Amino acid sequence: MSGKSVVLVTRKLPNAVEDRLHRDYEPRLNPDDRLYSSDELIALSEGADAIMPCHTEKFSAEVVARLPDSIKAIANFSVGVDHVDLQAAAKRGIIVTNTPDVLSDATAEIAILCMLGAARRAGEGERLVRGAGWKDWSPAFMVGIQVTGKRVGIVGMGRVGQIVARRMRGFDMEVHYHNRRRIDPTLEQGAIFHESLEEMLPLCEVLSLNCPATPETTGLLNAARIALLPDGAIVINTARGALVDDDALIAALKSGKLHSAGLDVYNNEPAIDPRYRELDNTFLLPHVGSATRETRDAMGYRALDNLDAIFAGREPGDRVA
Ligand code: 8YV
Repeated sequence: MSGKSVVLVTRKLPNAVEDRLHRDYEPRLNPDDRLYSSDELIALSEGADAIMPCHTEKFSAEVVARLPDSIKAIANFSVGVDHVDLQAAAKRGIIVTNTPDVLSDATAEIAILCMLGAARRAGEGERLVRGAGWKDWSPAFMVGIQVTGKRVGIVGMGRVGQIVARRMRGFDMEVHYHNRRRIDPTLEQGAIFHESLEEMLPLCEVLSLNCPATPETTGLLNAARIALLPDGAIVINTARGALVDDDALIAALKSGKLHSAGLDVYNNEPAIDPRYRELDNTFLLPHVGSATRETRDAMGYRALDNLDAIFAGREPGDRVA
């Protein structure tokens, strides 16, 4: 017994983060980076003081109820916490934290990549060159849409949304946003607030989803709202798949109502709706919003800062339950 708190770490983390875990805690690591089942999660938590999971582990009310009494905290290696039933955790007195701020720049970069990839047909072009299918050039070849100077609507003007707005202004785009409430004008990056999503949608030549997945936002982008977008709009989603009604988005991509979609997140990842793969006008990434060396280290440190506070009897900086 080291006297150190025991932390179950569910996935392989950056070396520097695991080094700090070894220094300050008794970590139970997952060097093979295998996805644990709920039963395994519960069994491996036996005798541990805290869990450091990713969004890949689902803490439903049932799983939270079955966690051993020794678990005091779930310190997520993620900003999104839709994989944790926060009410169930609060009911058991389990503290839950996340990792905001440190992944906003990286995720905004991926939003821009999704926008450009979808607008300029980057996936299609890459497949063509890689598959030795590129045979000719003509003025009509691989023509996409220019985003410079276009109007973009951002749904969710939190940390990521604000950086996306700033980056898009770099493309001379006119930025609009919808949020539960107007944010401080000094943070708006010149974007125009719309209290009503329905009023904003007809303006959005590009629509970027940047809000968390909650019961209120689940299925937010449905057929009725897609119908309000201008014909030939581009949809990008770097937030959560749950925001999208897949049937509606796929129908609009097939019919030509939408020009294209750039997606980094999906319902039921990684077993995504296979119809997305069959469409040429989708630019698809495998949930890599925060996947930079800098950001993944910073996420680990941020989760550890939260654990350090909890075990020192202080309030953690990023408590969400
Ligand atoms: C992370 C994310 O990579 O932090 C989030 O909410 O969606 C991602 O960018 C992932 O969640 C790590 O657990």
